[in-house]
Amino acid sequence: MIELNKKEFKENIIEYLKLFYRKNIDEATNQQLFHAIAYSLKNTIIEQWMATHKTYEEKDVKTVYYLSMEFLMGRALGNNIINLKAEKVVREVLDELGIDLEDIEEEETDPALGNGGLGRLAACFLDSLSTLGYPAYGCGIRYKYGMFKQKIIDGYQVEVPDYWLEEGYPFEIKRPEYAKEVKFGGYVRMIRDEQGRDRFIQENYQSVKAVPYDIPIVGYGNNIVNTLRIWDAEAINTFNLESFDKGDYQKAVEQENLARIICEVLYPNDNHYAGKELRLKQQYFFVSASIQRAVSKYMEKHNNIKNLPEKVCFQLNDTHPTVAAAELMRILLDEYCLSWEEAWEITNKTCAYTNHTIMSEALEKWPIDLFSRLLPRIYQIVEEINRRFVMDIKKRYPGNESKIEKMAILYQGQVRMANLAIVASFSVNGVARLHTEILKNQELKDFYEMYPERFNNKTNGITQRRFLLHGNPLLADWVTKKIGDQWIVNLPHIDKLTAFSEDPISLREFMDIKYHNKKRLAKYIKEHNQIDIDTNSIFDIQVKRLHEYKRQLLNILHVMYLYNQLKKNPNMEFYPRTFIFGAKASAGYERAKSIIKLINSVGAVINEDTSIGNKIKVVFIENYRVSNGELLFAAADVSEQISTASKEASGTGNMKFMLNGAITIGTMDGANVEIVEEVGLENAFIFGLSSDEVINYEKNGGYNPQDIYHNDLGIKEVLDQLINGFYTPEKPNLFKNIYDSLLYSNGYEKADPYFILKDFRTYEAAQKRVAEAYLDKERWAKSALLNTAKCGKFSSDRTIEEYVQDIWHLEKIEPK
Ligand code: GL4
Repeated sequence: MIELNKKEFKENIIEYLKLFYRKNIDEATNQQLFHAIAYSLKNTIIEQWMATHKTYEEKDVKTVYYLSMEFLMGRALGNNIINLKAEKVVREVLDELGIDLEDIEEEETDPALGNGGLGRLAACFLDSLSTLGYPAYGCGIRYKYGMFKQKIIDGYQVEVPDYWLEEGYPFEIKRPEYAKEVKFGGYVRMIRDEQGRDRFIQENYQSVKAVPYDIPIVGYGNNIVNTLRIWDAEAINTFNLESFDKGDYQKAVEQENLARIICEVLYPNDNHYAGKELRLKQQYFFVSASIQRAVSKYMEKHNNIKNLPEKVCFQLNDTHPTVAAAELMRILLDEYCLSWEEAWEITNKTCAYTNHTIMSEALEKWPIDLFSRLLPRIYQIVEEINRRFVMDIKKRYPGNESKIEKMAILYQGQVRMANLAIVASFSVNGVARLHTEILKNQELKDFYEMYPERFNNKTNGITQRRFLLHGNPLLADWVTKKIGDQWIVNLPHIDKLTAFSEDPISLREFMDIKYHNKKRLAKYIKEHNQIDIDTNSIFDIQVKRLHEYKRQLLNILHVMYLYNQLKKNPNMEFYPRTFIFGAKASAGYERAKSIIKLINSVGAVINEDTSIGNKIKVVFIENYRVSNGELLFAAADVSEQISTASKEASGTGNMKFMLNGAITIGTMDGANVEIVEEVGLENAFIFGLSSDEVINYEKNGGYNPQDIYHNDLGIKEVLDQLINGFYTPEKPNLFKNIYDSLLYSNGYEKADPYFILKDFRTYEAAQKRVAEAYLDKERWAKSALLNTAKCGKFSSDRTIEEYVQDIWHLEKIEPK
């Protein structure tokens, strides 16, 4: 075990402060201290990192490359301290130096190289891979600007660039020795080589130099450190002077520009694809570099490329990195001169695809003209994959044109990336049981029929190291005191807490901790929102990306409804409730932005209305992200997971809340189904249409929300407040777009496409049950505790073990 040495750690902090900033401890700013501490910690990490890679080489291990456009890592310092099991030493040293660790952690900007669940899942997976001792690389992009910072100004979202690298990122290491050239555009020329073989050469292309930066992923207490490798682009000019035509000034400038823009910014869309050319460039850029490097690394140790699948697996995180399959084919065909059949077999044994959404607007489809212009050789290969696949379809379903229509990769001028991903992969998985069933029986039915053996489920999970051990230290300590610390690496152990679910003292302790966490959040809200909230009220929290299918609108409409009730009847039985929201809307998603404004407008009115005796407060947390997320999960009583059934592939926020003892109010969607299965229906508040019902309505042209509007006065009153200026007298029309979307269809959408009015009354009834249940303090405490206790299944450690067993087949490296 390579451990953090207390004496060295302390000396290094002092040393680095001098070296970097010419400062003594008492002169340094917290930001400077953060860097000095992070670098000092990195000393130990580096030792473990080098030792890990030495072991991997000696054992000639198989490695998974998790290819992902997004890694939503969150802050590293606190997590690294925890995973190094160095908290005690670090705290002792910082105490001696008069430094507060929490203050220092606050200095780190979250690396937010992801949008939401999909990117955060990738980060949880890396944590689990290291902790379980599996050889892995995360491969992604070193965006200069990650997810934008959200400011709320006058109730509106304003996006501010997130220049996360401004102060430098202490944990990364640039690895110029592994740079790769990535080529775009030009044309393909066929030549006959000396052996008489046809070769395909890309000419007159533009290229960039992909330069990797490595970030260590520290396993929990096991000496294993894997790597997140994110690629940056540099201009090629000085890279390959030999092949560079110095006379071509125009091209040189263009290449420079390409290098400058390619990694500039993360597209801020979640569950939505914008179809921008630059996005395709980003995809090919990081995929090509990652695959080229993986193949070179393999060939450094092995002499037969044909055995690549024995040592390498590429996991495609959604369709975003799907060009990987064609890029691997290119390398095998053009650089290793394999036959098509040989290359295809290798590719098909090496690539595996995860589907993360059935939202149709998220399906990536590239216009063929764009795709073939940007990636001419890759396009040729995709054409040939498609030609052969269509032949297979015809053989299997003679004369059935509709199969080709649905399954072909190239169709009506577009490259359909999901189809390519499925055809090229040996494994296709969904991310929760219900989601996988929908894929098999609806969305990807034809593919399932053709390749049933490829389809499998991997229900998502989260890392308990970040979301309990780091995020909720009070509860983490309490759990350890009760049942020992096994849960940290083996979450199912947490089920042992069940034994305390009838013990009044334990229940009181559990709720005391919740109370402390609520106070911690209340303090944050006071500081950031200048709102006083009642720490005895029910903390009802919905934090996630803003999307219509997630139905933040249902939540806020219900708040408006409650407020109307209270106004009419101020003495009604009403337990105080604090409704907390946090959500970023994609910059171009107007309706989502209107919903944010609505939440804030409703809050502004209700929070100021003393006539309701502070019984309802509405809080919008600005700039929801991983770091403040940790505070929110720990403090929640109620977890809002209210997506339209069938739309949320899994959800992972639901698991983070559950782990921290919040009770779910939710639909039978995504992983909620499995959460309820674990914790029991009596320990959740379930409502709404089932996914079958939703899918049925959709097949039959939707439903008529007008009936509900005209027959339900409570709902009508709320909807009318969207257009009568009740919340925004100065702009009565502000929410007309929302009102219209609920009641009228337009050219693109049905009326109320997410069934908000349809589910309103069952949601309202479920919320009533929440309010009633909270009155029975002991019963509530028991339910909350059981949520924590029954969370064992939802560790990303379990998910990763399943990927390893069924898909990756990696060897576990035992700690030294
Ligand atoms: C998502 C799903 O929307 C979400 O339900 C799921 O938990 C997550 C990880 O599998 O992937 N798909 C996309 S796109 N963004 C997501 O967050």
